[in-house]
Amino acid sequence: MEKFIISAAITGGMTVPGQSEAIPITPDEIVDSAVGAHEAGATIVHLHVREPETGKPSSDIGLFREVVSGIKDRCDVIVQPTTGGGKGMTLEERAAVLPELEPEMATFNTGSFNFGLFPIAERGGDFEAWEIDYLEGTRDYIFRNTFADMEKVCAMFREADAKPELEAYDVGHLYNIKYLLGRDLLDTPVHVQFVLGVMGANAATIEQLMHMRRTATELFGEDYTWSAAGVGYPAEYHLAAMCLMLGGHVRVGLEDNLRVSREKRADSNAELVEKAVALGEMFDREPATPDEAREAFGLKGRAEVAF
Ligand code: KMH
Ligand code: ZN
Repeated sequence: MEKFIISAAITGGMTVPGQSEAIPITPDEIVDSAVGAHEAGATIVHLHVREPETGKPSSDIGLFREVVSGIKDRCDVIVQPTTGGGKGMTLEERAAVLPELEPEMATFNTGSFNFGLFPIAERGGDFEAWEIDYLEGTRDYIFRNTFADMEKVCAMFREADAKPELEAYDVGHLYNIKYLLGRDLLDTPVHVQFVLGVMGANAATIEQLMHMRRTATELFGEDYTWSAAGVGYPAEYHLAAMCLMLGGHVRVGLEDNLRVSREKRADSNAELVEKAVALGEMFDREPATPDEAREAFGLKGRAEVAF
């Protein structure tokens, strides 16, 4: 069976706790959720952190260190912190995980775009005042990743000997990756994740996934690996099914999607991972182990991280 890598996006940095009881907040909750996701089949856990008291997205490196160390102590899953962070964080605050933790992998955002979550506030819900402000504030928010930003972060990845997971939210971002490759700022083979369904970037449709995949192959040849993250339901699993059919890898998790079916909201990341594993079985694919993914991605290994 051809293996596939499942990445579990544990808590996120743009959603707010009022959206779902299931979103893990404290370091212990995030660690438990990540270990549970791995036990359900996740190869990689993608991590943000939050202020324990309020659940507000945070860039605090002490919280990151507590989370990544807690996970590493309990299992061999690949720990993948974000350099995307959340609204209002500077590039320095976002990218500090690289020099501080020297992870095997981290996310690398390959272009700027509007990141609109304000319709969530408009739809109403049981939100704290800060959560309404945070969501409403995205009406006037640009997720900034300029060429100068990306050049800086490329150097930080090289310095930390970490492999970037290149987050592409729109077709133009693939041309940014091509530019960075041309400047020899990224190592090949690249790993590209098509992140579709964010309001302000490309839509999570099968046609747009196919368009992104075709463009990536045009630009990078066959020498790249890829995955897709569908934001929302059923996008998360429609794209996962496409990845399974086309030989890609899969991302699921509460950062991107809060439903496990039309009728049921997810109780945990593990539940979302279990559905991805079951989907894989229907296409004769089984989850890769962390070490198989380390081999496939050429990662430096757990012993080389700084946590
Ligand atoms: N929040 C996701 C839509 C990152 O953390 O660097 C994109 C993401 C990127 O997870
Ligand atoms: Zn993220």
